[in-house]
Amino acid sequence: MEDNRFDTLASLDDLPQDYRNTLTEQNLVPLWPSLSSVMPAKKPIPRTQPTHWPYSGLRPLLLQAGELTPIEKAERRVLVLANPGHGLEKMQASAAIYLGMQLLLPGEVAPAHRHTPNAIRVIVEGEGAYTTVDGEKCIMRRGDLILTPSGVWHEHGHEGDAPVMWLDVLDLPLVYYLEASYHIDGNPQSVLPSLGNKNYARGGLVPSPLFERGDKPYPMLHYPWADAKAALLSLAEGGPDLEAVQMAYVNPETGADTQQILGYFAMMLRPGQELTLPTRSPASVFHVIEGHVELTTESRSFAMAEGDTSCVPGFAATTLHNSSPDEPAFLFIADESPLHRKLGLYEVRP
Ligand code: GTQ
Repeated sequence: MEDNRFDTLASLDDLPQDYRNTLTEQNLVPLWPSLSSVMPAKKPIPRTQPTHWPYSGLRPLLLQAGELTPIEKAERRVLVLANPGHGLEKMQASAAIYLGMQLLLPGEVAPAHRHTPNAIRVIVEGEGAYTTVDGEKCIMRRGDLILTPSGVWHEHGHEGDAPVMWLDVLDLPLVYYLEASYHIDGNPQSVLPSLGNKNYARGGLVPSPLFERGDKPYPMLHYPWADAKAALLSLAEGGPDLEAVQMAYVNPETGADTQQILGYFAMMLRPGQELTLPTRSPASVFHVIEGHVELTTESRSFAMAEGDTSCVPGFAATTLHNSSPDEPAFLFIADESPLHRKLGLYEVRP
């Protein structure tokens, strides 16, 4: 049997022009010339290219956007981290992932809205800003993860005195592709006296008043970095033989992924550690919270500093290296694994 029969199929040029014109007039297309591009042999040919967005390049341009465009004229003042493999105008990091770096200046407000795409933010720089999600005022601190799930009201404000920047991760490309993306404008939310993540601050314990359990789909909205870092450090300490020191951000009521489409993780690389990741079908995003990480994938290598973000397509062999001999490095990771698992497409290659 041939290794790849699709490669030997007839091309469009093998068909007479008048035949092709008649097909076009009737909105018809021959499959065989395109079969090997829509179903390539053995693994996908991703549009997603390994891409690195250094914070040192992005930061001054985002601050410049703060001078050029008042918040009232921006609604959300964001520079989109666009993957050239998809075409920059598509505003995609990967097939399903959108990344944006957002700036809020002291005193500014990004008004309330809700939308069908799910969003999260990871705080990169600055103090004193907050996001109010579903009435819960989440004070942003560096490295914190804050969820703004599909359909949930959210607005941002800033009570500090220096610019605040954070990374937005949305499943916008997928929701847009599904023709399901829209937003609704809202009024400022009243802040509720909610205990929020404090209800779930201790692993293994969830609120259970009168023997009932909560049924909110998004019971925890704010995952402080201080807790994630402490959890990673204790995992590393308790498991010196553990190959990968990694935590998944989960819904504390169910243990499932925090959101339906994208998954979120925190990882620690020990001093000097080199870690080869499993080769998996979903695309992934890596963002350095602390330290330096060298990311190597498909013969590309990115020296990543704090605040840097990079993206790797699915099925790419990827290695992470913390070159510091004495400091751990910490990463935030977003991927498309919940989506792939739900669709029965999730694969790990040996
Ligand atoms: O902060 O609500 O990067 O609605 C893109 C769309 C951020 C937000 C983005 C959004 C937001």
